[in-house]
Amino acid sequence: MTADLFACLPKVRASREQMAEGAVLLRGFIGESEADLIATLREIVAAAPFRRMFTPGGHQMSVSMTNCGSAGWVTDRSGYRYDPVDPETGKPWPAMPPVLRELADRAAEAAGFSGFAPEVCLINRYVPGAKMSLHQDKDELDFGAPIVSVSLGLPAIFMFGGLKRSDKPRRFRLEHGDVAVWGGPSRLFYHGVAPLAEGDHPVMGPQRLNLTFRKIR
Ligand code: MD3
Ligand code: FE
Repeated sequence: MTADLFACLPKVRASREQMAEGAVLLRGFIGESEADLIATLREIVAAAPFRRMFTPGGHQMSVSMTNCGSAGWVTDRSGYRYDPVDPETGKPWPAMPPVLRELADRAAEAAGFSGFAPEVCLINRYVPGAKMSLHQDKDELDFGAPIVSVSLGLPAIFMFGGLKRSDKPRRFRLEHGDVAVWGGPSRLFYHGVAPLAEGDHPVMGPQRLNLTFRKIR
């Protein structure tokens, strides 16, 4: 038995930053759920592998995606939609595990949104060079509910604009363990991710995962 000389210090560094009205960045919020979270993601990806989808315009995305929950976000030549079935496997998406659901609920609560009940967790995988162009998330029916995002692995430069595409984006560095909540007026703000820089993360390797929890109905 080893005495914990640092028992009086918090195990994980966490902090809060207001990015805009309704948008809160909770740095280090994954805390001690890290190992459970990563093991659970492995199981999801084994059942519903990452794939690079096509936009309606016929371009293949640089980001690979999968989902868990009662529906998943998909895009193909026919458009964007939330689909209860994974078109690659023909089966329902893996259910949303409690460790994911509870993390999202705690983050929403901490940002002042009570009763968040996300049906969908979209999982994005970035390798160096992968990016996400400036866009709005508006395929959901209820813009009163926030979106909660969890970043794992390599750091990314997140670009956060405004309600108009032409609003100049501010840049935020999202790191392993950071959780952000986007609600209220910021829910429909344009946003994107700059091309991922090369790197090798000690826990996640040469990649970044981003989870977004969404209430879609
Ligand atoms: C701000 N994902 O999946 S997460 C997306 O890092 C997406 O993979 C990015 O944009 C990523 O749609 C950014 C942060 C995020 C997600 C949704 C938002 C920020 C948001 C919705 C409204 C405003
Ligand atoms: Fe988005």
